[in-house]
Amino acid sequence: MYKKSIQEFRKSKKLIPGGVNSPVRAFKSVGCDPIFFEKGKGSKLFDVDGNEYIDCVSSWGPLIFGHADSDTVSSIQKALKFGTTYGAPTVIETKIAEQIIKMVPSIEKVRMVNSGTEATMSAIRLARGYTKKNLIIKFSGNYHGHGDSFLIKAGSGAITLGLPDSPGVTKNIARDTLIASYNNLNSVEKLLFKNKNKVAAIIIEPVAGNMGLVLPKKNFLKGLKNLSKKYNCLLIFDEVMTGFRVSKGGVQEIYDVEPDITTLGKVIGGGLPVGAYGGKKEIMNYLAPDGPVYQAGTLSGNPLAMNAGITVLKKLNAGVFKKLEMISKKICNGIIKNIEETNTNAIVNRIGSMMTLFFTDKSEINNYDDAVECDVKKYAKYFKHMLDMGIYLPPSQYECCFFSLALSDSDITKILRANKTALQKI
Ligand code: KE4
Repeated sequence: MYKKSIQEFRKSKKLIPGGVNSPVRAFKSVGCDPIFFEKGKGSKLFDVDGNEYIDCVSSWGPLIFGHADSDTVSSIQKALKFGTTYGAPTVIETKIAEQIIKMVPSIEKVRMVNSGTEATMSAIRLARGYTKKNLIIKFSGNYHGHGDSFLIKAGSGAITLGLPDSPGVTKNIARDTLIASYNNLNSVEKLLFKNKNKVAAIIIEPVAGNMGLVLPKKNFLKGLKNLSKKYNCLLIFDEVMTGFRVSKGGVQEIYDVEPDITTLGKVIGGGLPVGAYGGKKEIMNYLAPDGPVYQAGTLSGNPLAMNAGITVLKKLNAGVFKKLEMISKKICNGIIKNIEETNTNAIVNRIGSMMTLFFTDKSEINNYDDAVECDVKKYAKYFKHMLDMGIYLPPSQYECCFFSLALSDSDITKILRANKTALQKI
């Protein structure tokens, strides 16, 4: 069933660290060899052994319209005819900036980069330069990419592999990152009070997706905004995963809380490498070449990714999110019904098309401590059963499903049928 993938993994491990270009792809925490895919179309993925899968990962978020979306592909093909990159300004960069600013009102100016990590790294450098303060507050279980300042109690691949604090991050860097507990405003205020006038910014995943999906409790985000004002530091929303995914305007639109800086990625590249960060003019103007805070990138704003990105963003209308909600709600409700009917100790957290099934005895998962008590071994068994039945899930309990608009009713029926069988088996 997976013969060629196993062979390919043997080869890649000799040439690429861990055989993969991003750790979570190695399937380490689900205890099996990774699948090598060779094509995707719509809601389907096809591996090198010819197996077909219904994709519930969407490349960790970018593919909101599914694989090889015709509009996205043709926009890239058209741009390709004019070359791949110029390393100089192009009109399409202005257009996508305009589009992002229109969709996310808290952003008055935006800088394009090439990954979510670049966006978050640059955002905290800007916050530190603008406020002339050094400390940042992040939350345990939140993942903001692999920038040194963030690999402290980090989520996603770091928590998946049991490496929330990475070697190579110096003590001097680590001491400038303070750790608060998600959904716990007191833990934030204590740090702010103790480090008065030293905190440049609070950075948060306003909906956390890297310890599995964890939602902010009522008034948590508003409370953070108030604390950032009270203690005169910036509030950064890391919407790399949630931006343009949970709604047109992201989490900040749903919860009506305006951050000072927003980081973006994934969906805005339509599957090509793109990140972005933006915010108030007064802050963004601190960036070179006008301001003193330096940040640069050879391929930032490259025309292929910009064309793909703007094509996707322009398609994101109310009808799209209504349809995505219907698809996601149907899957979620079906899974909850199966959990009940199979008497499984599990709960589901969902917002829009982002969802995590947690194997836990708890009735709620609200933070990192709750999440790390989940039964990751049970998740691994569940993952493998679903894979064998042709359903591709995130290979970690600490990640999210990302549903795409390409999922059909028959896909949903297959997902729910496989889910029930897998729950009965584990
Ligand atoms: P990238 O550098 O991987 O493009 O983005 C980093 C990042 C920043 N902020 C948030 C909230 C993120 O979720 C991410 C990356 N997301 C993970 C999936 N949970 C990427 C998957 C991977 O590491 O391969």
